[in-house]
This record gives sequence, structure tokens and C-alpha cells, in this order.
Amino acid sequence: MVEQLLSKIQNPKSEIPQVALESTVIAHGLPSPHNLETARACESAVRESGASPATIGIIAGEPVIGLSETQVQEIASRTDVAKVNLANLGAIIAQRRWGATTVASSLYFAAQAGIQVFATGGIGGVHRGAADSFDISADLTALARFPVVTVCAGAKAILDLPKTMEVLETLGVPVVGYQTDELPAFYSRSSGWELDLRADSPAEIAAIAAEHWRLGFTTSVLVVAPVPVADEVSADELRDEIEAALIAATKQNITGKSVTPFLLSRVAARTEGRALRANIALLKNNARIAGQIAVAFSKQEP
Ligand code: PSU
Ligand code: MN
Repeated sequence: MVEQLLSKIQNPKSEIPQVALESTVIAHGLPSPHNLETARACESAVRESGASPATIGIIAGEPVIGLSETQVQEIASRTDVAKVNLANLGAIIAQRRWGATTVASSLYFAAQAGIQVFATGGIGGVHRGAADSFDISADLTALARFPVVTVCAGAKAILDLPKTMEVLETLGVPVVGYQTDELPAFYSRSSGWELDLRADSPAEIAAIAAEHWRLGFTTSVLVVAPVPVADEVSADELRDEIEAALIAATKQNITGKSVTPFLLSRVAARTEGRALRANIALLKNNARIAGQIAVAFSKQEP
């Protein structure tokens, strides 16, 4: 499986450091045409940092690490693309279906392929009301399993952030603020949750991750980078919209894999696109930082 996967990376032997990118955000996270535009912009942001992007997806049952432009287009436009985590990955491949990788399954493939850095928007986490619904994203247990630096803008604001942080701590996943002392809250830069780890440069992140793995730990290192100031939507402004979206989800009986896409699209629609703009901006920002971290890894002393 590993060799088979490695042969599918566009530059398997290249010296250029690679950054893995996910595809659920393309298929289920952003509306058309922003999904395709953002996928392209994230790949460009990785390249501008001096690294090479590898967007991951399942094309008719074939896992591909480094989707071609046409494949990204198909993932963005088809309506039969499954949201793939670790529980359904085998089945999607066996049934020759199309799949978009979440943080969980992207981390799996990145680790298999030896890619050290991965970028997403916001990780999944513990949902509000999880005590009743038991809805805790498979992203969290995947972060505990795969030794890949994950760059995000925190967990999505629709989640229960304190509970998400508690689970990450329990799982032994370091959460490092990138140029911040506070956990960012996806659309907004602040959450009120103080972090105990901070790094101010890509080289510092690479050093922290290298030491974490040298100790024998095999978890992800989660880098949390705030959305750029110009595109931020404040948590105060979004509070009511998020509450309303959660109530609508319950009323409409939205469960399982549909919860996150439903909430994100509802909040985007109700904020005149401002939440959407923030989401796009943070995705590009994270891709850029991930590229810089990949370059920093390649410059590290062995
Ligand atoms: N970041 C975004 N938008 C998204 C996601 C991340 O800005 O849609 C996706 C990721 O693929 C993540 C998934 O793994 O949302 C989480 O889904 P769930 O809460 O159902 O586990
Ligand atoms: Mn869920």
C-alpha cells in the first residue's frame, strides 16, 4: 500500500518539501465556486512558501496524494463524493467510490507517505451538546495517532472549544499557538482560552515537532494560527448566528457527518459571506504557514 501510494505523489523523489492538503473542505466545506478557487489558492500559497502541495482524495476508489487540477475540479463539482474518515475509508476504496478526505483520513495518508506537514481550516472536535449526542470528531483520535504537523486556525467555532482542548490534552497532542498566546476560534482570532505553548517562527515549530517525535511520541503537533486581522469576524458578532444554526440543526434532525457542513454553510449564508471570507482567508493563511514549516524541516540538522 505504501509503495503504491508513494508512486502517486506527483514529485515522489523531489527535494522539494511537501505539504498535504485535505479535500473535504473542497467537497463539503465551501460553496461553489469558492471551493475550487480556494483549493487552487491553497496550493499556490504552499508553492509561494517554497514547498509542494499534495491535495489528497479518493478518485473512483483510488487514493491519490497530489490530485491533478482536473481531479480537484471533479471533487469540487461531483455530487457523489463521500466524506471519508478512518471508519469508512476501506469501504469507499473497496466499493470504488469517490471520496474527500477529512483531517482524519488526510493525516493517515500524509503519515503513510512520509509527509510531515498538513494544512486544514479548522479541525473537528467535541460538539456542543456532546454529552447527549456523543458527537466527537474522528479528527481528534487521528491527531493522536499520526505524527504529522497539522496547521489550523483552531477548532471550528461551532464546537465546544474548552472540551476539545481537554480531549487534545488527554490524548497527548501538543497545541502550539503560532504567534499567539491564545487559542484562535476559527473565524475569530480569540477564544479566551490561554495556551501554554507558543512559537513565533516556522523553525521553532519544526524544532518542537522534531523533539516531540524524538521522545518516541507518535501524535500530531497541532499548530493553531489566527485568521488574518483583515478577514476576522469577531466571536461576539457570530455568537447569535452559531446558536441559531445549532437550533436549526436540531429542529431539522441533522446528524452524523452532515452536522459540520450544515452548520458552516448556515453561518456563512447568514453573515453576508463574512464568515465565508474568513474561512477562505484562514485556509490560505494556514497553507502558507504549513509551506514555511515544511521548508524549515528540510533545513533542520539531521
Ligand atoms: N476546515 C474548514 N472547513 C471544513 C473542514 C475543515 O475550514 O469543512 C472539514 C475537515 O475535513 C474536518 C471536517 O476534518 O471538516 C470535520 O468534520 P466533522 O466535524 O464531521 O468530523
Ligand atoms: Mn461528527
